[in-house]
Amino acid sequence: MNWKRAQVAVVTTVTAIVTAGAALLVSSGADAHGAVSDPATRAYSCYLRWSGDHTNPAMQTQDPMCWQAWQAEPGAMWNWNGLFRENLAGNHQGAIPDGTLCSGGLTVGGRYAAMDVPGRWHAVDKPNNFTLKLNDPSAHGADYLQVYITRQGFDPVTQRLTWGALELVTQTGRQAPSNTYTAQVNAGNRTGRHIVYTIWQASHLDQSYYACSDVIFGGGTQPSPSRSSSAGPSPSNPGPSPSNPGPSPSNPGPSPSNPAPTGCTATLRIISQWPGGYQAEVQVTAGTGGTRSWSVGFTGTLQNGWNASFATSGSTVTATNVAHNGTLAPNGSTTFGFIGTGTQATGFTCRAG
Ligand SMILES: [Cu+2]
Repeated sequence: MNWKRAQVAVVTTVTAIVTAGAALLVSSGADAHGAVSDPATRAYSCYLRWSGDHTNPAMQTQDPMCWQAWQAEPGAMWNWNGLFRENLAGNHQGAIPDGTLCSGGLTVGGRYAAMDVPGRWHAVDKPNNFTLKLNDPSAHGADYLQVYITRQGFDPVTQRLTWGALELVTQTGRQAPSNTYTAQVNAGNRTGRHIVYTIWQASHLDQSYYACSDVIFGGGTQPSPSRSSSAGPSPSNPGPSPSNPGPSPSNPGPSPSNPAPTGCTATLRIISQWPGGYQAEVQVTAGTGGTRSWSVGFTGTLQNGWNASFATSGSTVTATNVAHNGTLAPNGSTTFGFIGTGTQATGFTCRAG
């Protein structure tokens, strides 16, 4: 009787310690900072699908990339929202070496190094137009979200991610402190497996978060059933939207039968600067005639840009509208952006069509 009671007491104590330990680990990963939740980052995806069962050897065959990640450093999963750097002043590309993009340049002493390993990471099906979501339980705010996607032809199964493998597809404006931020992403004609690379520049400090999310484009418009965070279509994630329809017959550009509208103006704004480079936004504002298309000429050196298509000839750059932002109402405006190197771009002229 005494022995049995003692045994029960011991078992209870062990259970209490294990429970307290698990609660401590979970809370350290759940209430500070944030991460891209849809499509889930590699660490968050492995956390969601295996944190309750992370020593299960079945993971080796069912989900080998999560297995190697859990073997390398379980702390990466428990702290799925802690993948950030500080005080980079917007110079993400200068601070994060090629091959280490998914670990934020081996931040936190390399805690997330396993995220850089190429392989068949669990990937979610996404339509080519989708809403990316970021979870921020601490409500830090967002100066911007930059969303890159790998170029068609890059193979995430065999290649480590580099800046050259990525194309910047969108950048959001500032978003007020909240628990969720979003970005509308248009992946163009991409098909197959890709990495979506998101930079979240938080607003409370110079704190920048990096996220590798694995997706498959062109596999249909419905997210596949899986144990991931992808909840399927919902009112807040409607997929393709009428506000970003891509090329359409209703935006044919200039035609000889329509009179030319009366001009446009282009205004430069510097978003951030660092030694040797800067990030800029250009506002294009239509005149009283509106526009069916526009192009902005200037002098400068570009590293990359978004929301316009760019042609360069020597130091002369011509930025032309993309399908969804060529048409502007009278006095209406839109913006495009770019990363510039060297001295600040000058001589902005706008032509409306
Ligand atoms: Cu934080």
